[in-house]
Amino acid sequence: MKRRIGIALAAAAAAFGGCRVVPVDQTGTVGWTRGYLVKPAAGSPAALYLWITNPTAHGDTATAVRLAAADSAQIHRTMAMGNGMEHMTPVVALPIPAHDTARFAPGGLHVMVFGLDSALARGDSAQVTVTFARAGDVTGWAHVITYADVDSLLLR
Ligand SMILES: [Cu+2]
Repeated sequence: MKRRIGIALAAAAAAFGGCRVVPVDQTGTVGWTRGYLVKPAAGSPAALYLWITNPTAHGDTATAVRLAAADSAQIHRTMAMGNGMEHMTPVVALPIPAHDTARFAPGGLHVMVFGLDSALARGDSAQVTVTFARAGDVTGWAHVITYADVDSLLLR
């Protein structure tokens, strides 16, 4: 796969008269392919679920998340305690290996969002910035959904 991209780029460069060949690891950047922000009940933290992808040839690490419309946010992991109870722990550094995807989902990785602007409504987009050790700050968007949407959108 990697090799095929390299060949395709070389061919494209030749076709355009000796354009610079882009290294394979710059054909994609770290980011997320889907993002859902679940609007909370009044007074509760919100939950944000991202599918963070790393199409580059280098491992990276997500170290922080922030939202334009919230006071603070923190990556958490939910862990089953074995007695039917669940426990959340903060994740200060989340490794995203090369060519891999971290799929946040209910019952697992999520971003806990504190002080979310209550004016955000279902269907809105919320601006999200994830800080990576290697790629730096990456800013994108998450769709605002409600608990009623979780089954159809997140638990498929
Ligand atoms: Cu949490």
